[in-house]
Amino acid sequence: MMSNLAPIPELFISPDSAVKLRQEAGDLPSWDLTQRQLCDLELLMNGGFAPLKGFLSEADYNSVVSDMRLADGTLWPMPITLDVTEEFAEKVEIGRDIALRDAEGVLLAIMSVTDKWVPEKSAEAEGVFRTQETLHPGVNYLVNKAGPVYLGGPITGLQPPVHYDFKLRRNTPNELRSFFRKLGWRRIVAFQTRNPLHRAHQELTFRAAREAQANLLIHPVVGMTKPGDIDHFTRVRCYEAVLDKYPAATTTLSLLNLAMRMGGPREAVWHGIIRRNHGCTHMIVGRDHAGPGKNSKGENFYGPYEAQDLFRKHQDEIGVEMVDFKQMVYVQEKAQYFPRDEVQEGETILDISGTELRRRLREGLEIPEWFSFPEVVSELRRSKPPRARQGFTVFFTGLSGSGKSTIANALMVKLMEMGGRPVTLLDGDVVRKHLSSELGFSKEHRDINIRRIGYVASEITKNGGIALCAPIAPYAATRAAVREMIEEHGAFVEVHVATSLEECERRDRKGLYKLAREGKIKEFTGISDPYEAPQNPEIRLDTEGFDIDYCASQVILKLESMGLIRA
Ligand code: PPS
Repeated sequence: MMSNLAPIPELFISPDSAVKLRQEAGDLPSWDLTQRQLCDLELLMNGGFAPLKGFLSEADYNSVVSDMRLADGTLWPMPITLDVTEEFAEKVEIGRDIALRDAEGVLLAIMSVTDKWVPEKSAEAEGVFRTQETLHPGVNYLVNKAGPVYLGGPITGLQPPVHYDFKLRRNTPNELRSFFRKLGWRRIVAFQTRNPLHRAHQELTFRAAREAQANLLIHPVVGMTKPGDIDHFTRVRCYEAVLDKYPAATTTLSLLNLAMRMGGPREAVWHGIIRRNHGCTHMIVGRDHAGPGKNSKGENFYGPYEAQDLFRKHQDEIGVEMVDFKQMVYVQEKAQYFPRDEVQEGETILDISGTELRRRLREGLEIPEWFSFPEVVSELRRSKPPRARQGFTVFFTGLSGSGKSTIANALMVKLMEMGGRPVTLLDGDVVRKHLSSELGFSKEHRDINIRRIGYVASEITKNGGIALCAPIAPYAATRAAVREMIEEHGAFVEVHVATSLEECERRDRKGLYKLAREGKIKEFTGISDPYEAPQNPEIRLDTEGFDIDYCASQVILKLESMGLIRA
């Protein structure tokens, strides 16, 4: 198969017409695109999703969900839909235009609305992903994030979304086509990836290209990948390091601003169509391509070779030939990589699993050169230092007067004595003075207060510092929300200061319990307001009969056992 590298149609209009349309668009209902819609719109406009001319109509959508085809029979596996709120949908009339804008309000496209409908999301999940479990990231997005109403219709493109990062590595399908034409590349094999490349990947892509007698396009996704993946900034620096390892002029790297759905077999077919549009003739499809992880029974959602089977079946229509992904393994005796099926009996295969790699990165352990290139390892280490150098949050919760602030202060001093990371104490009283001075003690206000503390702590954690928080935080759900916010960036250590109400009241350091009993302070935690004790805190401190120093040392021991500080 040789590539026909003629330009493919885009949905953009001329700059002059765009200026005119922009002036006229002021009165149109205006939709601020979500991150996923921005990715979709970019590929619609630049021809990456050809032959689509806009967001799917209802007829196309139904046909894609049930038969993997547009209403006219063209193969198209993934619903590309404009999901909106009910409120916005009410403002939209069929036959009228709407303005599509980015988060800053820049007008990117006009859509002529031909269809508006309420999709049956469970049927979509079942049809496209073959499951309704929200453990599947594609289903989770559909059910929990996507709006309830879909709009369909053709797009008139005014300008592509703006990117400030890696500009020279981002290419439209036509830019890549013209690049291939210029270099005389006619057979091009694409490698789709959302992970950093290690030596086995480099070996297998190189071999795949050689076997297909093709040049290689490393085409990583930088739009939206699986939640929890390594950020694209780090990955792109890794890809650039690996690019140098291929023979000069055989291989190129280009970034694809695709929002993945993790749809396994259907997604593989979609990836193939997108690569055809980018001028490729071949694509490497591996085991469990675009796999969404495991379901609630701990099983994979799709069989390991389903993606390859579906791709192979539709290869002619896709217009891209599938190249089998050969698993490459390192043979110790030969100090070289070989396809697994060429390993001789008695030879030793060395391997490091993804989980083991993450453990070694987390704990700052050795990662051998046979496994990955030193430049890649150092990028990964830079972006995810071992736990003992990452930020974390210690979140004290307990009744007023339980000793939260005093223990947190003692802990702060101990951590500062150790040095290494900046420590910030977000004490209940201090926060209420500086961040939440307008708030009272209703449930609503307490929740706002705790979320603010959580936000500040998550920023501190993200930037490698230690945040110590010491509010009452009486509600479990709010504490759970804060935990989620922080665990995106580092560890969250919940400390329940479990001093009993009787003891707090007996101490009554600020005299507040007395006032609360007399009804002079309303909504007082433990007296006239609830306190939901944590069920599973990382540590529960019993303060009665123990001094502050001992309590703070208990927390230090816990931090050590979690690998957050070094003894
Ligand atoms: S919360 O529920 O987490 O938002 O509370 P927090 O920000 O930690 O504030 C608690 C401190 O405010 C004083 N105070 C009260 N606490 C509980 N209930 C009522 N109604 C109340 N009114 C004032 C009290 O001094 C708390 O300080 P600590 O340090 O916890 O004793």
